[in-house]
Amino acid sequence: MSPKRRGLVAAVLGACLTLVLPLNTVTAQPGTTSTPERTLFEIIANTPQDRTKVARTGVDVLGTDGPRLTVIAEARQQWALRATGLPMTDLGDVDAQLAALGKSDFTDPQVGTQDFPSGYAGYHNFRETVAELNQTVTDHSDLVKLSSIGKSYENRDLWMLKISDNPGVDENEPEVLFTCNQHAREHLTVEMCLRIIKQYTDNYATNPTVKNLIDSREIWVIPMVNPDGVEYDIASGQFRSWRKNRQPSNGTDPNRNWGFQWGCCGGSSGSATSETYRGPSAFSAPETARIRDFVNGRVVGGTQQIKTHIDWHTYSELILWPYGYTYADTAPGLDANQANAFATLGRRMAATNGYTPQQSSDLYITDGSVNDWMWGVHKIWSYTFEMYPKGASPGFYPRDTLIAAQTARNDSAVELFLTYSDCVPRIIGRTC
Ligand code: GEM
Ligand code: CA
Ligand code: CA
Ligand code: ZN
Repeated sequence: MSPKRRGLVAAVLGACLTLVLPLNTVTAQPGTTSTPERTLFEIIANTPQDRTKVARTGVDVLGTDGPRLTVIAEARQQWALRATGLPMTDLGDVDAQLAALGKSDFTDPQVGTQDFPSGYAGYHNFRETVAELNQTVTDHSDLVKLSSIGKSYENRDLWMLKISDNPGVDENEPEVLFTCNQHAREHLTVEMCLRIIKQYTDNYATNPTVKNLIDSREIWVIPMVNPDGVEYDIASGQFRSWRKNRQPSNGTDPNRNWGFQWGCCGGSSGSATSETYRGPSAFSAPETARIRDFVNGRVVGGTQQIKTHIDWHTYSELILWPYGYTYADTAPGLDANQANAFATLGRRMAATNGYTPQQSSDLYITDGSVNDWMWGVHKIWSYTFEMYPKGASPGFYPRDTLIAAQTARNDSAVELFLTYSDCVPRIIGRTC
């Protein structure tokens, strides 16, 4: 339908509906799926138990700043949120706030869909990310190798770049994995992966520290784990605040879909409309299944080659480590020394970027998260970084002028992480 005609239909519909509906009733926009009213709330939850209680109501937890949780509640969820008895403040209509961030006039010529709105043009959509990766291959063919680990639900390639000396050879060097953008709206994380790629290729010839790390490690970077979600988040020209992938009917949360303690502990939802829907079975999402296949394939001669992993998210400025499924500091497969090594490297990295370091479940319980699987199944030292900002403004949508500073902010943490990636327990004086 043409915009003009759609406007006319909307106007006519609107005129009819005002006769029968009470004021403030939000009607679905023609041409989109019917979205219920979404309201932003701040809610004070001082303990992990209280924060888990909030997450279990099914609301969309956007981020945390100490005890202050910012959530989106649909109309049907608000009673459950109030029933927690926790103090809460209504921060207004979400979609109005998303509209105020801007509406894109740009159509990406090669894919014919809307691109990021003005003020956000510095972010990379799927096509631009692929172009950037190909440019890196052109510029640094001696240092990188590009491959696809398979396809997303909507058939986009899940691209992965390997960075090392002799990238075409599987050398006996500790391997490191970076994954970005499991969650669609967390666009700053794509820029973080692209930043890491630039740092460790462009500076190889001039920076001895970079050269040393690249010569002694094999680094795998997957900049866009959830390309379908990214494109959907921007496709209408206005941000949707979309989190999940695009599997029918309403998406699966990739970070609840991993097959370790999947769905065990009330840290995910079995309801398809929830923002933390875990899917019908572990690895039902093609995006998580392809990363699983890749990581399983790095077991060579009985030894997992990948030693460390960071999964990048926004927002809240946190560094998190396993487990997320239990409040306990130690659990089967995670002893006190290992917990100490996780915490020590986590704190050392946080000292360089000003983030808050903590075990993931100190935030709230999650099950089926990537960190728990990487550690629980493969003993990969796996962290989540929750990037800038700390709070709901600007939340998932910082202007592109902030990309440079907020990705460079993690340079030292990434360097420290790579330095200890041969043997994380070394940081507490233990051997591997
Ligand atoms: C988090 S990241 C997972 C952290 N794990 C625990 N136990 N809190 C998520 O996936 O919900 C936040 C985010 O989406 O960025
Ligand atoms: Ca190498
Ligand atoms: Ca190797
Ligand atoms: Zn996330």
